Amino acid sequence: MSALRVAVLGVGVMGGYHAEALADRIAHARVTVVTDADRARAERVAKAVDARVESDPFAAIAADDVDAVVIASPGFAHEAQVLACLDRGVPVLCEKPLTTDVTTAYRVVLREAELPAPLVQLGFMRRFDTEYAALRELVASGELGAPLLLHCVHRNPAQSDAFDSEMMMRDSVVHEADVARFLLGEEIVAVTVNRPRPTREAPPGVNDPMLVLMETESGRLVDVEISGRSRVAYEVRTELVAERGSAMIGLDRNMVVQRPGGVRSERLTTGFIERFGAAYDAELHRWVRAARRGTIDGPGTWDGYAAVAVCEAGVEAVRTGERVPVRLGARPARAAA
Ligand code: ISE
Repeated sequence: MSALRVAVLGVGVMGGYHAEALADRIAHARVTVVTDADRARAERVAKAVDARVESDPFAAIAADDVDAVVIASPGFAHEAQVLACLDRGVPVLCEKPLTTDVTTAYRVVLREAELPAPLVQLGFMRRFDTEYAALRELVASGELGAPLLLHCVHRNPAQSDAFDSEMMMRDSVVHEADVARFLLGEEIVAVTVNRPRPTREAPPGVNDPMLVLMETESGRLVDVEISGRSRVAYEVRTELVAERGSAMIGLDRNMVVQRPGGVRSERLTTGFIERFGAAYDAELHRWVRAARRGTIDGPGTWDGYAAVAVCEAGVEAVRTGERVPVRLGARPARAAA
């Protein structure tokens, strides 16, 4: 079978990284079309990956030389672009969020459920990280007994001033919501947010850091320390506490160097591309393989919808200081596959 011809919609940090991976590292795929609101950026990436530029993303989705689509455009554009891909019946890898609110996200779930096979994979790359996958296997093996708690640390070193409390929830905590669902295998039913004294690094009115508490269906607790401006490094650690043991991932030691004077040093990763680069590539590899068969191999629209619902509750919890329930619509039969 010939290579999967991919359109990449939006070639900022994420889309640019995916385009380069598809062109250079992922077998059986090539980028044929790129789009971006910034024409010069689109031209630059297109040249690097030997693709053409299309100014209208919907023309790219409909193009004859496109078999599948990576959506890495801004979140507000996702709903219409995903629906256009579903109408045409082409497989999609959609960066989070699936859409920007629960109503539209659920609409996408229902629309996709009408199709014979799932077509939309969500870009929750951590599921493809070897450490998260190993932790999930450990949970599934039952060796540690039933999971009780999940402690998550998610620190960004230096987000911009635009990264306010709502963005911290929708852009960063969203990954912890997905990881919790992935590791524990159940839905999150409520979110509470504690807002400690903010760092002076944060703009006025931004709650940075925050402690987010999620409750699951069976009564497990997931706590998340989220920071946008730790000024240190990109740190993502997860510790699962179970009945007969605990397990931690994300120690991120890299090389440990000993120097004269008795100084030992380690270098932490500085950003999410460095930390999760291999996971992004594994995700793309699996998606390409599945897309060539007309389907997906990873988190789908239901996972995208559940994550949007948790984040929406989280945003309300930050605003009100209250415990906010997460209410999901019924899971359609096909989406339950
Ligand atoms: C960013 O958008 C991501 O998706 C990263 O994975 C996350 O760690 C970071 O906090 C977000 O800003």
